[in-house]
Amino acid sequence: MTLTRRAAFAALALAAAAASPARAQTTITIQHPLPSASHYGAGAAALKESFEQATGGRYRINIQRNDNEREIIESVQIGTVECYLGSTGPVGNFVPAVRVVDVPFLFRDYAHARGVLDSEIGQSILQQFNARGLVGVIWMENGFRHLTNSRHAVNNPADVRGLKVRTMENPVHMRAFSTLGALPTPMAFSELVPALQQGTVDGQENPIPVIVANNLNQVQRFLTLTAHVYSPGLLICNPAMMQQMSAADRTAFLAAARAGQQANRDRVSADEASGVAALRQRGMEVVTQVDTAAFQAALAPAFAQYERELDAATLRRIRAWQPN
Ligand code: EAX
Repeated sequence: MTLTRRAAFAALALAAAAASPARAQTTITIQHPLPSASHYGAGAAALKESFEQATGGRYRINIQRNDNEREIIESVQIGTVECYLGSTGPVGNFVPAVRVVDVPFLFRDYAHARGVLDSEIGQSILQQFNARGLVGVIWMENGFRHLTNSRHAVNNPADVRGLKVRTMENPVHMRAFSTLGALPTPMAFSELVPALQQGTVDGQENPIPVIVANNLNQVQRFLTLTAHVYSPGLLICNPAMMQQMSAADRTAFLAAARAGQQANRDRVSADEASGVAALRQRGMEVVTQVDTAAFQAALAPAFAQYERELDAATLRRIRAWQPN
């Protein structure tokens, strides 16, 4: 191409750029506490792909890792971060109504948990975020939590007695472990691995996907499949962000959140199917036969307190829920 023709093309390109102002692009930051190769990462990536495509690039989703869930929620409340994707762990400290879904042995299985949270029972809890300066957009999923420790195999409730167990900053969970005679030690996820490495705590409890994604087998020898509590996830966003969207973009965002929920749940299901074998291969000793009735019986005093202190009617509705 001759110099004059190249110069002409360059002039045309500059003229075209000047004529059409660069399309404004809004960035939404979503923070979550796990590696990108995790069930939260899968959910965030699916939401990003769906929303960026639906808005033709007018929005960009920026996914960041921050392993302090309480800190992210505080940032979403003041608006320095637009959205949180994480567990209900510390959320009850911001929206007390959420605590009802953190009760041990409340959900029978994944189908029960997903069905209840997607039903009007779960939606009515999300509505209560609005009064707290947050938007509960959609339920996500962390998974059923199991107990790990570095001291000995846990075969029954008595084996939990005396263990220093890291819990989330969640009074409902802390009550359960103190009722079992453990020493619950609440801390943010960011502090967990150093605490396990230094022996500040003996154990912790988390879903298989979290244990696998963070290689907790490197600092924990024993795993017991207690499934003592289902850990819901949440997508929580800043109200101003939602209000500034057009109705069409808000509809697209909610559709993208549903795509994220599906990808998140699919990854939990996949990790549940393969995670225990993977952890055994990495050297963990796994107790699979757990006397759930014995753990439930040992927690009876805690259940009585939950009935008194939490929304007993919602607890009853959740337990009674059946798929239609
Ligand atoms: O949300 O803090 C925890 O144990 C959570 O399960 C983890 O951050 C994933």
